[in-house]
Amino acid sequence: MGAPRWILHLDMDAFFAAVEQRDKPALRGLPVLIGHDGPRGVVATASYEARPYGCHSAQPMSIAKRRCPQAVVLPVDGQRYREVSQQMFAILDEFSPVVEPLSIDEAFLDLTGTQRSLGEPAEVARRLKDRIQSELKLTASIGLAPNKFLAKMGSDMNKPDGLVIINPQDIDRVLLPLPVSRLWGIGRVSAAHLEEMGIRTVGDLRQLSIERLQRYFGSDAERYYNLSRGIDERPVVPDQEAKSIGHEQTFPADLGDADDVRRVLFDQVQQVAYRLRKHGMMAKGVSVKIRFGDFQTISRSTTLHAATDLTTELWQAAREMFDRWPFQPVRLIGVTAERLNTGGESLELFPDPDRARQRKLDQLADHINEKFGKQTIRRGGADRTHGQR
Ligand code: TTP
Ligand code: MG
Repeated sequence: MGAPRWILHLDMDAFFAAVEQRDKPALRGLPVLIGHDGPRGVVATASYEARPYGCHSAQPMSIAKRRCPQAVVLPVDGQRYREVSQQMFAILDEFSPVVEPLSIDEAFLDLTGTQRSLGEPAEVARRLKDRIQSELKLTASIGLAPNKFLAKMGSDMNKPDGLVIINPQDIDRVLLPLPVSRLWGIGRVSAAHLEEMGIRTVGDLRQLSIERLQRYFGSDAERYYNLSRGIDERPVVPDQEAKSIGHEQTFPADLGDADDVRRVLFDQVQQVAYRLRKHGMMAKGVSVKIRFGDFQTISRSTTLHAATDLTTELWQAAREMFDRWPFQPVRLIGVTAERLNTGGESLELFPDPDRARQRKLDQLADHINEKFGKQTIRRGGADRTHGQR
């Protein structure tokens, strides 16, 4: 065992709804539902005022509205939330050199060994909450613990605006009384099975021998053996070391127009390309993931001639893959840059003037976006594909 680690997990509170309430003061204090307000609409999130009525993420909008008829319903403004998310990540980058993004509003930070430069982890966590409050006018919940599993649990324990610190000596007190369903990977079905055998809490689970765990969980036994003891050695993997960088989006209802889907895909390519450039990475592969209606999710990948971080080259690869699918209404689309390296291959012996021009355009866009708020500038390339299929 190495030196004790300090891992921080941060998760914004009612993220989409909080951004709307911040930007539209008339909505503050009111129940707000974010999502498509149609018969097939789904709730992306509910403000904390709407939650006591039983409204929550992933619920059909019709049910949420029945539970809370006075709620204000707003559509998802993805671009706006991504902008705020990028501002949030820019703050996080100042608080640790090792930041692992998990979703639009959530990240792990490794604070191990940053005491000398940044201060005590508990103090850093408080400062981080203050910064998010003063700079973004939003609240975040934080868990601070010796590992990822406990940190993530902590951030969820006192939402909204929570700060839960789990010291090594507190682990058993916090962990043992929790229902087994709180362990990552144990769903409702497994929890019901375990309950039939009298195993309700993490404490009950800890009593089981590794042999019995193997009978219940097969190859996952060791993970549960460890989790029930508060052990989780997974490292925080910063963006720079990510094997891939991707964006995906599920629509509340199928998107029936190929050009609309292409525009979303292009938007995602721009984000991915921006992140590649920010981290000095080049991608040798691109994959596109798609779900048509309720069918299974499928993906296609391609290998590029040369590793790239150019928006236009990534877009060309993604668009070609997308256009090879006979179009049907789309429920989910996503793009991932894969097989990343740190750009050694980018040294071009015979610089291509068109590539050089594209690189200048990308640099200009990144510069402007960074100076005036990320994604101020978007390129109009997606529209050029109109009618090309
Ligand atoms: P979450 O962090 O899961 O939820 P939240 O931030 O709204 O609320 P909490 O305070 O409990 O953290 O998700 C972040 C955002 O992602 C959320 O605001 C909306 C979006 N989202 C969806 O679009 N669909 C979903 O099913 C979920 C869970 C989230
Ligand atoms: Mg959240």
